[in-house]
Amino acid sequence: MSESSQENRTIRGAIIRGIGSFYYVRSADGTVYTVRAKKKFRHQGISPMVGDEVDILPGEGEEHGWLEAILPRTSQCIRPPVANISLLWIVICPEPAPDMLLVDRLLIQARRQNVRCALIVNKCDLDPALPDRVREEYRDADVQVYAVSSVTGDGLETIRNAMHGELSCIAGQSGVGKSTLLNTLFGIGAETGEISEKIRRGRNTTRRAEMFVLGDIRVLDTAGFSLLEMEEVMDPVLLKDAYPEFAALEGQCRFLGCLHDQEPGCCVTEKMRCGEIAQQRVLRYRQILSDVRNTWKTRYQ
Ligand SMILES: Nc1nc2c(ncn2[C@@H]2O[C@H](COP(=O)(O)OP(=O)(O)OP(=O)(O)O)[C@@H](O)[C@H]2O)c(=O)[nH]1
Ligand SMILES: [Mg+2]
Ligand SMILES: [Zn+2]
Repeated sequence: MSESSQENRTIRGAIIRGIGSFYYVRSADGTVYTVRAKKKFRHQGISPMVGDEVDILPGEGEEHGWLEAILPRTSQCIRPPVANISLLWIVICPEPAPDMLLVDRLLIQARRQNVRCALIVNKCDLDPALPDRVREEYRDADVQVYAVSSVTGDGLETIRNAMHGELSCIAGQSGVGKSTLLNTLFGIGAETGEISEKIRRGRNTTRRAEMFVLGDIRVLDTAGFSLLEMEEVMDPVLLKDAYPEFAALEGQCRFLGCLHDQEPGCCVTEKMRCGEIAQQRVLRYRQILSDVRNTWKTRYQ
């Protein structure tokens, strides 16, 4: 077949799921095609991601087709590995206990990709006080906190409304109720799992990212995870830019270029001491700063 007749047969779509070397691509009319990625992507060091806009050449009959091209990405996350999302929903809940370091690392990643974020405090039926504690901690962090319960249905409508026109991604620890939330919202039948009684954690029921399309709502359910450190290799001086809390204080520290760590005369330290900015956010920032510094130092090794 000549190049030009091949081009005529290509179809544009989005990767909704990937399994091994196979990808499922949904075209605008809702048809789902199974394709494999050509070797050229591997040679170029590009790995197709769920959320990618792609051109494919469909297979004949039962045969799989081929992934021909990946369009430029508007955003690209490492964890969860998704492309082109416009809105990241970070889910926490009372049980399993929230890992706020994970939340902050996800916020940093999203902000560096210009992806908007929101926090969902799920399972509010178990602890109605948690949302306010979280709101207090994030009051100057420029992130909306939504309180919901998939059991009582509280707060779900607001979230659905905010999803219109977006490619959303639902992320967070295993067992916080990401898939349950999507099932309750859209009745899509995503697999869900019990929390282990013994380890009080989720069991990684969702194994890989999957996109669901419901009219103008596109949403990605993703596998739960934890993060031991920031995965992105970044210059430590850029980290503070991901903290809206610090923006208003910029230029008020004794030293130009203060990273608000242990420097004398740091106004972040001062504001934190008198309770004007949330202490926990600053302490976690310093912990993240320390691991960002370590990976930056060893980046060429
Ligand atoms: N009490 C209560 N339990 C909930 C709520 N939402 C989900 N659960 C329970 O939490 C458990 C885990 O839910 P999943 O939806 O599988 O969690 P997940 O975040 O998708 O987990 P992974 O796929 O492993 O990342 C299930 O037993 C749900 O029934 C809620 O609002 N309240
Ligand atoms: Mg799940
Ligand atoms: Zn400072």
